[in-house]
Amino acid sequence: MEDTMQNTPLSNRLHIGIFGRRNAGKSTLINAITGQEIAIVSEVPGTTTDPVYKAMEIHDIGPVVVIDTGGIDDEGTIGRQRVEKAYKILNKTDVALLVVDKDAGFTAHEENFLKETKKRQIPAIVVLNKFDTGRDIKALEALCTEKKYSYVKVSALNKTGIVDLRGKIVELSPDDFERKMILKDILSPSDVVLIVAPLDIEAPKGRLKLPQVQTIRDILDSDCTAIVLKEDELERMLAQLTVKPKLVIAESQVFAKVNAVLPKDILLTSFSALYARYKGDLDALAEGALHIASLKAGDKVLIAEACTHHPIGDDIGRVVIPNLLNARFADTGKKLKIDYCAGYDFPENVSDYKLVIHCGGCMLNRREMVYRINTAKKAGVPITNYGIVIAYASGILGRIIEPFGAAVSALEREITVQV
Ligand SMILES: Nc1nc2c(ncn2[C@@H]2O[C@H](COP(=O)(O)OP(=O)(O)OP(=O)(O)O)[C@@H](O)[C@H]2O)c(=O)[nH]1
Ligand code: SF4
Ligand SMILES: [Mg+2]
Repeated sequence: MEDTMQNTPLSNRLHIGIFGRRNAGKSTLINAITGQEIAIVSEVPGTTTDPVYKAMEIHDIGPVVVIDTGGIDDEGTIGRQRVEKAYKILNKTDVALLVVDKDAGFTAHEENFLKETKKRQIPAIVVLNKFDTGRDIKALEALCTEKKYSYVKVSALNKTGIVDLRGKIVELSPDDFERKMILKDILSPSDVVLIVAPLDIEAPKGRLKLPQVQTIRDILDSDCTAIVLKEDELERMLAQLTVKPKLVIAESQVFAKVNAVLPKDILLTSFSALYARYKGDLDALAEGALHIASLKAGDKVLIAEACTHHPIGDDIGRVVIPNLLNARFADTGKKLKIDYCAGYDFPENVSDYKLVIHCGGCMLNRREMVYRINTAKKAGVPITNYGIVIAYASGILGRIIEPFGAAVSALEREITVQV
């Protein structure tokens, strides 16, 4: 259990968000749920400013991350920013806890919050807190019953009602909160999968990337064999193997090389395609790439990266993709207008853009990635991801999505652009 607690990436944990007005007892509740002094508690309203995360195990669910947030009723310029920050946490929340100080009751803040969770189909539990003070809460209970809100009565201070709350979380947590497999569904026992992992400047020091590690685990879980090799070893390995590999998975920077040496009858895909499926919607992201062909100079494109790292070398988001997109207008001297967003700052409105290009999203949980895809879909803006754009530009989008039988119509419309 210790091992799971430390090693399950945040992105694969059920995200439990704790929300509510200032002083409702949110921080006291995260401390009661986790059994640790994670967050600062005080009678001063507005004590929690930035979200606080704590990874833990919940029996019957497994690895979760509990997130304490600032008050949803904060005021003033900074206060409103904190409210926004708290609401942003909803983008990745699988189960929402709305803490209500039973003596302060329900206000428009609670009503609005529950409307929002309903709209986003996020299961919400109303936590009627400060139950120890003994005052009557019949009216509040009647309200919850009438409005069909799921609720529990707790005293975060005395840690009573926490077992009931955990039970409710187990009951309401979606069974499929994470897609359980990366590629298990397309493998049969004893299949051999080759992973081409270049050790270039972008490779993390002394370890493999998270998608590579998770994919290897999925291959082993499928009773298959994973062979990890660098791109220069691929031809030699193919010649040596006495069985035909079921699949070759390549990082996008070596697509051209791998595509050139890999016989056409061996399936090829990429981590970008695997993760588009695992975290989001492969059909939508593959289709999104086809819109590159209709971009015009001056069009606005949003490049969204989930991590805030310093760009290194020919950074894929800052250099490789912009160059690739602008190459089409090179002779006119004109360019696309490219905006960037990083971390959790994905805009709520993307309707100004002609295309959104997202990173692989390996550090995001599935709910957040799906939320971002849906934000683009609702605005009628196509969305794709880095690796899929590179596959498209290299003329192999069709090949990398073929293993999943995805987007056949998209395949037919595929047009190769000049890199
Ligand atoms: N009596 C009683 N007091 C509580 C309970 N839960 C929290 N409190 C008190 O309520 C006050 C606010 O608690 P916090 O946990 O800091 O509240 P919060 O919602 O995190 O507040 P902000 O971070 O300011 O948004 C503190 O004085 C707590 O001791 C409870 O169950 N019973
Ligand atoms: S979440 Fe995005 S930016 Fe972060 S490591 Fe994964 S692909 Fe890169
Ligand atoms: Mg707090």
